Amino acid sequence: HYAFFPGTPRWPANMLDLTYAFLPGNSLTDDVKAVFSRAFVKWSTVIPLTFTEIDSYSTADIRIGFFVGDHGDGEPFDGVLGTLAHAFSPPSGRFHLDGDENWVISGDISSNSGSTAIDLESVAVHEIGHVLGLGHSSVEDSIMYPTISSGTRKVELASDDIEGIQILY
Ligand code: TQI
Ligand code: ZN
Ligand code: ZN
Repeated sequence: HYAFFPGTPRWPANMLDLTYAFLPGNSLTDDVKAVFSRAFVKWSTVIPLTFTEIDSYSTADIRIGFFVGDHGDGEPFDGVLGTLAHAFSPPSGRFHLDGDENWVISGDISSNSGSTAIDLESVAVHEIGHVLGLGHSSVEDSIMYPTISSGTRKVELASDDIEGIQILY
């Protein structure tokens, strides 16, 4: 079953139109940005929140960046595999991904991506769940289940994810 963070933090009801921005200097391709856009849409179709990309990283509600190793928030990344990404509970909006991962954005990860390949969209949908206030679920099919096998892709919300997020919003 779905879970929330202690104290059930969520974005306040007067802040349901959220903005997001990418760390300047990551210079992400349009393909990569499109993966995040698709991941946000999965959630915005089931709750009354909207997600709009803006250029200003400093003022965005949700700040997305790729970092390697120790990046100053007390939760260093660890090279290939191990920790893939982390996000903080509302209303932090911090959403960090491990730049050392072998991120795959093709949408066809199962064919021949290699044993360390991680599907970016799968991780993005999971981390956005954390950004919105969901903890981990015990339901294996859910997006918020705490493990994923490398070389697999899981991007569709399960009914458990939808029930949980609709309680929050
Ligand atoms: N990163 C963990 C995660 O996001 C960070 C974490 C550990 C965490 N314990 C937590 C976050 C408790 C909130 C609450 O889950 S991770 C997956 C999955 C990770 C794991 O790198 O291990 C995904 C990131 F579910 F696939 F295993 C994204 Cl999708
Ligand atoms: Zn971080
Ligand atoms: Zn998680």
